[in-house]
Amino acid sequence: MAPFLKQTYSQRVANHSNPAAKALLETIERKRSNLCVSVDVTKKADFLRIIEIVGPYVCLVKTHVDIIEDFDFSLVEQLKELSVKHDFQIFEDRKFADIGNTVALQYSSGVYKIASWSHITNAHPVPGPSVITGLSSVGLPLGRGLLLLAEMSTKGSLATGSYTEEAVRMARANRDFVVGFIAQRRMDGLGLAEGSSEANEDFLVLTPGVGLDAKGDSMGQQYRTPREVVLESGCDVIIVGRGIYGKDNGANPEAVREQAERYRAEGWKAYQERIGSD
Ligand code: 5BU
Repeated sequence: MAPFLKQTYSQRVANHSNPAAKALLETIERKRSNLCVSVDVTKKADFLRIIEIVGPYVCLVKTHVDIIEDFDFSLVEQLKELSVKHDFQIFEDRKFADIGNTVALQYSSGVYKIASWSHITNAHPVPGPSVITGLSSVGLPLGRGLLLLAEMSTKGSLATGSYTEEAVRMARANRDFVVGFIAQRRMDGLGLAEGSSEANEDFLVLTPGVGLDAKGDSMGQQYRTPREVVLESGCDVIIVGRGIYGKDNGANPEAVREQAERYRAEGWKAYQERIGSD
């Protein structure tokens, strides 16, 4: 087992040089939360209301900014203010997947100017290393971090086997900017010979497909519990969307608060058990 699986989040700060990775680990430790809430709603008011409620319980807020129908740039300003007020990082789940030149433009420009406000973003490895070259030309000077999609939570995902291994190799070759993976388990040492010194590399693993009350949805999503994800699979951050704000876009604030607290507690308990300090 990789030795840092038993390290605390704060001990692991020293394993990273990227400022976004360090900030995320520090936030997790400070707030005793490895919970990321994915706020997938289409109205600004719902988006901000949910974040105001869950803010105290999360290390990270994940966005899909392009699904917000009444988007304008003031939303970004408000999101940034909430991230300072409640002490969380921001992760735009953009899943870039084009040639380097195009992803650099998509990341820096357009309506959303993602690089200007999102501490962390992600990319599909499918174009090869050039997707990292393009994104890092924008993000690295700003101190941003990138996650590669090494695996997905959906039924029938094609990101398996040698594709996943290639994703890890791409990350390994770009450690200044690639801070880890979206995956369902730890990726350390994948594709390396047994006993290789590189096998101790510390990548962050952020994991969607987390739910306590459902096993999936009607569109191929599959859920595992925080315990399965953090303790059994060694992942670092649980990503939860509808498990927290339900089917009604978080209309009941007390229910949203309760669920955020519940997932935070479950994720943290699983981590404490993992490092042996429960
Ligand atoms: P849910 O409501 O907890 O199912 O939302 C999960 C979120 O994580 C949603 O925003 C997805 O786009 C995102 N996600 C995922 O579910 N599975 C994946 O493999 C990846 C992202 Br990558």
